[in-house]
Amino acid sequence: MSLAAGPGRGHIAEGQLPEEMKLVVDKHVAYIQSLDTRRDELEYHLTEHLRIGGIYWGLTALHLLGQPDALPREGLLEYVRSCLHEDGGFGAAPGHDAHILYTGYSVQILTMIDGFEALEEKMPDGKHKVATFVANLQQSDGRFAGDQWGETDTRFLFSAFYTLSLLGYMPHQRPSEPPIIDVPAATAYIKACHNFDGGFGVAPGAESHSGQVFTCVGALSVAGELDSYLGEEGKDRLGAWLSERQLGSGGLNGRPEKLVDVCYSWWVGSSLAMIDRLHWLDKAKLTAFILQCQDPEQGGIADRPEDMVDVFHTVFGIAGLSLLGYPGVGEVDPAYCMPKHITAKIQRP
Ligand code: GRG
Repeated sequence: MSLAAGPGRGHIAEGQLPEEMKLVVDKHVAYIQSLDTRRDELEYHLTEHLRIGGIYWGLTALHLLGQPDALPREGLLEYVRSCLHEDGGFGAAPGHDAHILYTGYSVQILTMIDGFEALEEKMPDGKHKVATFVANLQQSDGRFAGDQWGETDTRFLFSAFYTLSLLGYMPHQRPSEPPIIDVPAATAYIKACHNFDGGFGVAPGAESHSGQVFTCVGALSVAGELDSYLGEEGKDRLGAWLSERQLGSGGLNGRPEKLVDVCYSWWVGSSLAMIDRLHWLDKAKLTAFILQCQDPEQGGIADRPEDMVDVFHTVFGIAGLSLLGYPGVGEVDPAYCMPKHITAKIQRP
């Protein structure tokens, strides 16, 4: 699986009006299946550092399109296991350093293919080791580093929370054991990233960006602290900032004065869904925008109409359509970006 862009471009089929467009489900499934076969392209090898992310994005899209078995389970399992390190972390590809983001994607894949038994076969007590790898990345002020080199980011904090929760190691899931991480310190750090405009930045004092809003709102949601932290007034302020991301084309940008991009249908849409304000968007216009970014002949979704398609924008376009209730697309969980029927098994606070 690769992030490789193309071969197609997003556009409206000749002679079709935007309102006649439909999601080309079979084409998207075939597009995702084709990604791992393009090994003779330079881009396949240049995007090796994104491989495990690419698998998570492709597999999630397939689940939402109702084709969860369209990629071979054994191949997925073998690949994920080949990215595992002895300390419980996963790299983006075999031989790559372990990182919290790739560990999160690997755990999401294992959850979707029911692969934890196979993990334990390769690494006895594997779930616990993966959880320990994640927990050990927490810093004394509550935030999380991505790896042993120490860079911190709200993405890493969110990854830690959802990964531990999928593994069943969040403190609320193990009330009789000493907490593996300090949740109040982590959520206090999120609060420090909260801005006067209602949004969240990557670090305290940083500009609000809807990608970071997703990570902060997602982390608060996984920890069950969304209501206690934001309240109705905070949700209104954040909801106003998020809904202002919708521009005349119907698409969304990530922050003021920037271009629209299909992936913000997810980062903005899921954040609005988590604070119960998704109806503040014009859903019909956003749906039409996403559909205009697909390649109706070869499948795949691009960031904007006329640009090249790739698997990242394909999943976030489809997940966005799921939030919008597009017919035939499975329900997505706005905090985990995974099918809701799978995350329903997680013990939430
Ligand atoms: C499980 C869904 C899931 C995610 C894991 C990696 C991660 C956690 C979250 C990423 C959140 C994030 C920061 C998303 C934004 C990605 C993006 C398109 C960034 C582009 O930023 P700029 O500044 O683009 O290049 P703009 O649009 O502001 O010009």
